[in-house]
Amino acid sequence: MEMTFRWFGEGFDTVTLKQIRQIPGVTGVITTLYDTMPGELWERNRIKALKETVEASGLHISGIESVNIHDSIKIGDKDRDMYIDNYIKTLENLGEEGIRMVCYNFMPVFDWTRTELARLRPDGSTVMAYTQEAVDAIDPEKMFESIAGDMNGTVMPGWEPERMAKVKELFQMYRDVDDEKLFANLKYFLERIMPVCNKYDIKMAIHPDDPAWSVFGLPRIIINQENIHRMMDMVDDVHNGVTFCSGSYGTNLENDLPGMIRSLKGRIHFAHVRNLKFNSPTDFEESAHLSSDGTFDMYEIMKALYDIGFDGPIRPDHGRMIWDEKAMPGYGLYDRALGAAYLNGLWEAIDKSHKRAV
Ligand SMILES: [Mn+2]
Repeated sequence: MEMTFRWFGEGFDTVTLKQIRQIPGVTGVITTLYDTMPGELWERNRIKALKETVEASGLHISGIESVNIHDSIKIGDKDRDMYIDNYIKTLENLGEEGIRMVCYNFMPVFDWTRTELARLRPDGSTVMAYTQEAVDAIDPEKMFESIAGDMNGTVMPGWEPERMAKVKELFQMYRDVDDEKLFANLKYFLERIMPVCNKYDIKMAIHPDDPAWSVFGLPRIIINQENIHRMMDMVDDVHNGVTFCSGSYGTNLENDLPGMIRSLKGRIHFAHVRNLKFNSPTDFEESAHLSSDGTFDMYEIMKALYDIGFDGPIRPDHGRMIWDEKAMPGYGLYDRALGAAYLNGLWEAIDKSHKRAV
C-alpha cells in the first residue's frame, strides 16, 4: 500500500502540501479540481498544473477523489451521453497526465450524510455524527441548511451550494429511479467508460454510499458485499473496482468489514480506513482511528488488506477536530495525521510478523 492524504487544493484546503509532506510515511496526495462541477470537462492544462503544484512539494498525485458524476447519468436522462462523453474526455486527460486511479460515487442527491458536524466528545474534541432519528425528523429540503451553518467556512465535498439550491428539483428528477434503475444506469456508464480506462490503465474505484442504507427514500446501491459483487460482475473488468471505505460500509453493523475486504481481492483500488463509535445501531460518531476509541477492529481491517496483497493508495479518513484546529469538518490536519501514523504502525507490525513467520 501507499499511505496518502486527501488534499482539496490550494485555496480550498486549510492544510498545506508542506504539512502533508511532513507526516511520516505519507508520500502521495489524493486530490481533485475542487471548483469543477459534476459533468464539467477537466481540461488537461489544469490537471497538469495541479500535478506540478503537488510535485513541487515533494509529493505526487496518487489518485483523484473525486471526478463526480452528473445527476443526468445517475438518473439515465436524455442528455446523459453528453455528460458521459465529458467524463471520458476527462479520463483521457487524466490518463495522459499519468493518473491511474479515480474515485467516484453513485449516490443520488446527497453525498455522505451526517446529522451533526461537531458533536462534542468527553475529551473536548468534536466529531461528525449521525442519528437515524434526526434524519427521520428532518425535511430533506432543509438538510442542506442544517449542514451549511456548520462547515467552518468551508464547502464540504458533495454539498456544493449550487447543487443544493436545486434540491427540490433533484428529488423530482429521481422520483422514478429505484435500485434496479440505478444499477442499470451505473452499468451503462461503466460500459461506456471501460475502453478509455483500459487504454490508460485507469482504475475506477466506486465509493460506497454513506450511510449504507436508503435515506429520505432515495435509492442506495453500493452498500454491502452482495451489491458490490453484483456491480463488479455486471461489468467484469479489473478497472471496474472499489474504494473500500471502512467508515461507510461500517455504518451498517451487519457488514463484516475484514470479510468484505477478503472477498474483493484484486478489485480494491483505493482504501479509506477509519473507525466509528456506535452508541446504538442508529447512532454513530466518527472516533479516532485507534481500535480502542471506536467499534471496529482496525488491526483486522489492515490485516485483511495486507493478506489480499493490497498495493493501492490508502488514506486515513475523516478525523476528529482536535487541538483547536479550524478546518473543514472531518478534514483537519492533526487527527488525520495521527490516523496515518497509526495505520502505518499497524501495517509495519503486520508486515514484520508475517515475514518472521515465514
Ligand atoms: Mn470514505
